[in-house]
Amino acid sequence: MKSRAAVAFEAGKPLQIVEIDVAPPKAGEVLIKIHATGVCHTDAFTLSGDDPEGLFPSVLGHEGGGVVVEVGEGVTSVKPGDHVIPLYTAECRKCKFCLSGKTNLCQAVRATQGKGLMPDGTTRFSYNGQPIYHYMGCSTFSEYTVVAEVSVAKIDAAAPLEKVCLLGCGVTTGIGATRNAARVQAGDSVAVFGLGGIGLAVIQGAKQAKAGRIVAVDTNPGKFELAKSMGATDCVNPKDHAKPIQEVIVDMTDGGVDWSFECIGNVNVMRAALECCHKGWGESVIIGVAGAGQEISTRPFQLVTGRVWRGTAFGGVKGRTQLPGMVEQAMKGEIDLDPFITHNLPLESINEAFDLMHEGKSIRTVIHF
Ligand code: NAD
Ligand code: DAO
Ligand code: ZN
Repeated sequence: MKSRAAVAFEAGKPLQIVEIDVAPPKAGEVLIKIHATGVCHTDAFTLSGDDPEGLFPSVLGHEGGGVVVEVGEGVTSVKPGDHVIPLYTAECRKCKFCLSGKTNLCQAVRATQGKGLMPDGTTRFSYNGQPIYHYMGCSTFSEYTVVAEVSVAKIDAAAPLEKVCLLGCGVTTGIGATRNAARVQAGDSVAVFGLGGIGLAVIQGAKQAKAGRIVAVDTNPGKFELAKSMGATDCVNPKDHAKPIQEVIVDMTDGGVDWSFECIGNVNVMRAALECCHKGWGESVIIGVAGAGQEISTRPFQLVTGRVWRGTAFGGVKGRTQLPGMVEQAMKGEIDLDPFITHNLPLESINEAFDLMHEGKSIRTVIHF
């Protein structure tokens, strides 16, 4: 079938809106009509050419919501008409990782997903007869997309897809990080570095956990008002201080925070986030994705003296099992998606969404098909 799509033909170039061909779902696959998708920093990272796994031409996008149109042979967990969120972190419930109970990093489709292909090693997308790669197992910047059954979370059909699409990445990642990677408890102190969609979701998760102090850090003071309205108790711009930001936070919080979260992808900030943690127990969670080949460093004594460094993908959330519950929480108002949606645009204007992100003017732009 034909599908309107925003195609990344080349690194560093704007997406092009074209009509691509989408082949029917094969065994174990699902064809989805995407109704809305968010645009995440990770899409911009891949489009920039800095992503070592980035492939071109491809259909980017991984924060979508849609409706199942057709299922391939053997698919049992969803049927046409079901409302779904595609998952960049699959959940097969059979692999060593899924069965471990220790991680959400299912490996069932990992190898082919990283190569921009479906599990059988081929692509369902083409343009003028030329193959186009998939992206993160989702490719939500297309009106129609094909994903593996293990990469589909079935959600309540009453949920507004143009809002709950944000649970496909940013909001789930941030809130999940506070619940799964960290276990923020009432009264805990938290520092959040980077106040984009991920950092603000961490703030929302920390507030839900009744954290005492939530220190929000960004070099763009334009982000502070929203951060405060979402629960930040203090906002700090590193540019306003002569001292390293970790020292500023240690001084502000009687020796450091219980938990910190790096939501930028900057290896220097990752170090600051670790070093602003309290001696003896403070833990720092890396969420941001750094550029290819970059490395983190600190003095090992930081760890010897009790600080812990960890990281998380998709907030540690198991998509098929846990995402439907988070959608229910959003429907009950326990997760508030509205503050994240700063802009709404049609597919044809998707490049504006990237501009707004780069200019620091948006948190999430939702693209409507
Ligand atoms: P974003 O670009 O919207 O937000 C980043 C924020 O960091 C901006 O407000 C920016 O002003 C701020 N910033 C930049 N440099 C800074 C510095 N030196 N000090 C303080 N603040 C600084 O991005 P986003 O969509 O919120 O994504 C954040 C990061 O999380 C990205 O690296 C993205 O790839 C990553 N990510 C990770 C996962 C995961 O599962 N681990 C999921 C989604 C996104
Ligand atoms: O190797 O098993 C694996 C999974 C690797 C991908 C995990 C995603 C990491 C975060 C990327 C940003 C998400 C938008
Ligand atoms: Zn698995």
